[in-house]
Amino acid sequence: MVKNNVRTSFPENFLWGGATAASQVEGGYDRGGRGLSTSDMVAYKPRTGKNDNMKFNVTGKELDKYLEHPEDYYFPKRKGSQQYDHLEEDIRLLGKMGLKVYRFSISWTRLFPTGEEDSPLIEGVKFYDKLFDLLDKYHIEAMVTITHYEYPIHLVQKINGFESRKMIDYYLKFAKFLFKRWGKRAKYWIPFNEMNMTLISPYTGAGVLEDRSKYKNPTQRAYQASHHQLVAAAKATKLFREIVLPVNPDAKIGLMIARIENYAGTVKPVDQYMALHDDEINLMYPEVLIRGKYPNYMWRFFEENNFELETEPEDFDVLEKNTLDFISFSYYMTYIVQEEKGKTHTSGNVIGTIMNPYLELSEWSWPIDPMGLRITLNKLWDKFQVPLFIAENGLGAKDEIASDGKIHDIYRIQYLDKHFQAIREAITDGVPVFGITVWGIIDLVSAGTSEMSKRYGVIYVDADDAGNGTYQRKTKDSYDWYKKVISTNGKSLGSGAAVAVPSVLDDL
Ligand code: BGP
Repeated sequence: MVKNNVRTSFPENFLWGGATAASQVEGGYDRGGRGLSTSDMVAYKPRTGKNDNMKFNVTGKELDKYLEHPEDYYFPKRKGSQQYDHLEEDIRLLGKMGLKVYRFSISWTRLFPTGEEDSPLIEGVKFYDKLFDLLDKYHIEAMVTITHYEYPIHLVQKINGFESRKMIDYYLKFAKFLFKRWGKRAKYWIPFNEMNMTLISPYTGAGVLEDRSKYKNPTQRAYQASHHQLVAAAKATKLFREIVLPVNPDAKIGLMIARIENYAGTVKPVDQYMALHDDEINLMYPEVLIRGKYPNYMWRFFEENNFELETEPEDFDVLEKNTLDFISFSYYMTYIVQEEKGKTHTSGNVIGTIMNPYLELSEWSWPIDPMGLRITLNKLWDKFQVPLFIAENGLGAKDEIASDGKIHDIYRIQYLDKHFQAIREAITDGVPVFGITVWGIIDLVSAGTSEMSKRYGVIYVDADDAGNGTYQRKTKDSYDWYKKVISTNGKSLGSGAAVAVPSVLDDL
C-alpha cells in the first residue's frame, strides 16, 4: 500500500536471518589442532537465582586454576551444540526454512591456535570452506562476525589481550586472512561482536584479565582496551576495502554493539540527564566508527575519570578515514536509569536494570519491550543516518518436548512476532533497516550463564546443562512460523501468530 509515499511493509530484499557464534555453537574445541580461547575457559557455575545471569568473567587467578586442573570443571562452550559435527544438517535446516542470511563467527584459534602463526590450520580452513559451500548451496547470504567473545588464550597470557596495542596487529593478521580467503563469499562483515561488552567484562569483550592489568583504574583499563579495538576495527575496514571490495564490490562492513536503550525512571531532570549520558556512552562506538572521531563528551568523561587515553598520532587519522558502512546491534530489552537507588531490580542482557512495572519479564527476568525496538531504531537512524541491521534479537526460554513429541514454543513465536511488527513500524517511520538475524537460531550455550537450557532456537538441540544428550536436531513450532514469515515477507505477522503449526521436519 502506498499512501503519502509511506512504506508500510518490509522491502523486497529484507534479510530474514539467524545468528550464532562459534564459541557457543561449534564445539570441537580440540579438533584439528585448534587452540584454546577465552570462551573455552569459562567454567559452568549453576545460577543462584533468576537475576544471576553474569557468569562470563574470568580472572587471571581462575584461569591458572582452570589450565592446571581442567578435569575439575565443566566448560560448556568447549562442547557448544556440536555444530562441528552437524554442520550439513544445520545449514540444510536453515536453508529449508528459507533463511536469507546466516550470521556466524569464525573461531580465531581454529585457524590460528595461538594467534601468532603465519599460516592457518588446514582443517580449520576446510571447515569454514565447507560452511561457505553449504550456504551457497542453500542460497543463504553470509554475515561474518570476525570475532565473537573469543580470543586466543596464548595472547591473553602473553600480552593481556586488547589491553596491549600489540593485539591490533594479531587481530589484523587474522582478519586479513579471512578477507583474502572468504572476502568474495560473504557480503556482510562485522569486526567485533558487541563492542561495548569490553566496558562490562573486559575478559569477555577484549581478552583482558583484570587482575593482571597494568592499569589500576578499572575505567581506564576498559576504555584503553576499547580504544585498541576501535583502531583495530578501523584498520580492518581499510583492509576490507583494499582486499574485499575489488572482488566483491557490494560487500559491506558494519560495527556491532549491545544496544542499551535507556528510559529515565522519572521526569526529574537529573534522571533525564542520566539516561542521556548512558546513551552517549553506548553510542560512543558508532560516534567513533561512523562519524570518525571521539565526541567531546568522551574527552570530558576521561578527564573526570582521572586518566588520559593512550593514543598514537596515527589513530585519529585512521579513525577518520576508515568509517564503517552500517550499524548493527543486539536488542533484547530496555533499561531504566535514575538517581534514586533501592528499587527492585531485574536481570538483563549484559547488565541488569531497575524493574519497569509496565513490562513483562522473560524466564530469565529480562524485560520484554517490542516498542523499545522501534524507539531504538528511530533514534539510531535520526542520529547516524546510515543503514541499520538487527544482529540479535530473541527469547531465551526453557522448552519442553510435549507428549506429541513436538516443541510448542508459542512464547517464542509471540515474542518474535511482536518484535518483527515493531521493526515494520520503524520501517514505516522511514528507518532503513535491512534485516534481522534472530539470535541463537539453533539452540546453543548461553553466553551469560553457559546454560544449554536457556534456549533461543527455532531448532532444538538435544543436550542439557551438563552436556548430556544426543545433540540431535529437531524443529520447533517457531521454525514453521518463521518459515511462513519469510515466505510471505512478513505479511503473516500479527495474524494467527499464536496458533501452533505442524512441524515440517518430516517433509525435509
Ligand atoms: C548477546 C551476545 C550473544 C548471546 C546473547 C544472549 O549479548 O552477543 O553471544 O548469547 O547476548 O545472551 P545469553 O546467552 O546470556 O542469554
